[in-house]
Amino acid sequence: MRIERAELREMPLRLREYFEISSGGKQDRRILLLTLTGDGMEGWGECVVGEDPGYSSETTETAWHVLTDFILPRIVGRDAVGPEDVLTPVSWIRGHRMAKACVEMASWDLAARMDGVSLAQKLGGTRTRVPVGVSVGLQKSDALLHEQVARYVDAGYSRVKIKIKPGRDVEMLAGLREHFPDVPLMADANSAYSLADADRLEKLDALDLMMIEQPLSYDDFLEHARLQDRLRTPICLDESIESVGDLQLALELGSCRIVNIKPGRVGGHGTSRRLHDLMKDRELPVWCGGMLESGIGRAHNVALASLEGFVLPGDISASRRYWERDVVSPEFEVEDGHMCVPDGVGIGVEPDLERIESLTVRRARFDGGA
Ligand code: OSB
Ligand code: MG
Repeated sequence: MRIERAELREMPLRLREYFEISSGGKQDRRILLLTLTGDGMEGWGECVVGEDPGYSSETTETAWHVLTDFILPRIVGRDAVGPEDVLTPVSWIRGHRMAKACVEMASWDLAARMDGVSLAQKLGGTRTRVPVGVSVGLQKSDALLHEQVARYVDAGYSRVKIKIKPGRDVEMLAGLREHFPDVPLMADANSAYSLADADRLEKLDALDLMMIEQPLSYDDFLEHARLQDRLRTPICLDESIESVGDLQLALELGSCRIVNIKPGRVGGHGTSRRLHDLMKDRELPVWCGGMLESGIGRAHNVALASLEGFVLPGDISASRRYWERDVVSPEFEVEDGHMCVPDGVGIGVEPDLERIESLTVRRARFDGGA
């Protein structure tokens, strides 16, 4: 495959609701969209990077910088065997996985279109619909939390994930469990604790949670293993797993029993599939995480989640859970706790180009020349 042109755009998009995690909150997203052109077709990708370096060390600005100054000029106008090979000319660049991932993922969409198949098919997905959950941010009060959870339970989500931090954890979740005795619940701390908090985290074992996501710091592999030894509840790693090597280390040490795979965090669909395979070989479950993406990023997540080993509900919620209006049609919907995997060619949903153009505040174009 030959990538003849690339266009990177920044598009502000306001979340319907303020979203807060242990490291901070946001309402306004700065979405980066990438279009790769080849053979008269367009592949779409979204960079999942956050506005601040609270979740990963990358930010919107570092991703823009690395994409426009280093990655895109080097991949445009070159031939690649396939999507897994597109980043070869920039394999010397350390880190910046989110910046790299959006190029790799747009290449997968482009490659699927060139083959005339859906992205899910191209990735080897087998499911036609995937179980989905919702992620609920930190709320100002328990009453507001209960209201939110009730709303999502009514909307039929397969499980509800609750953000926690010190001071908003055991008592808050115990109250919630009392109100919702049968709802599949899990908690995500986004690294807000240390091993010194193990006594407190042990109390979560009484609440029948599906898992506790990323309680400790991203590089606390050993500490997560020590904590997992003390907990009955499975630990799920998110921020810690950026590569196959990270997962091998985590499995060797016993740092987790579940992994949240976000293609944007690990450098793309290629590594996502390798992580999925590694977990499946050990009969351990994975699920697809989310980064408050627009419909473009969500389409990639749904396609990935159609692979066999994604047995747990993903953070892949309906378009309306995030946005007044999404930038793809049709918008993503949840029915009966599931989301349909688009079966059209490529990502299988249509980017609303006119709307995306009107929202664009920054743009960079790269041409392969003659
Ligand atoms: O830790 O999974 C996380 C959003 C931004 C950054 C990190 C996380 C999240 C979410 C939201 O939990 C998931 C979604 O997109 O619905
Ligand atoms: Mg998480």
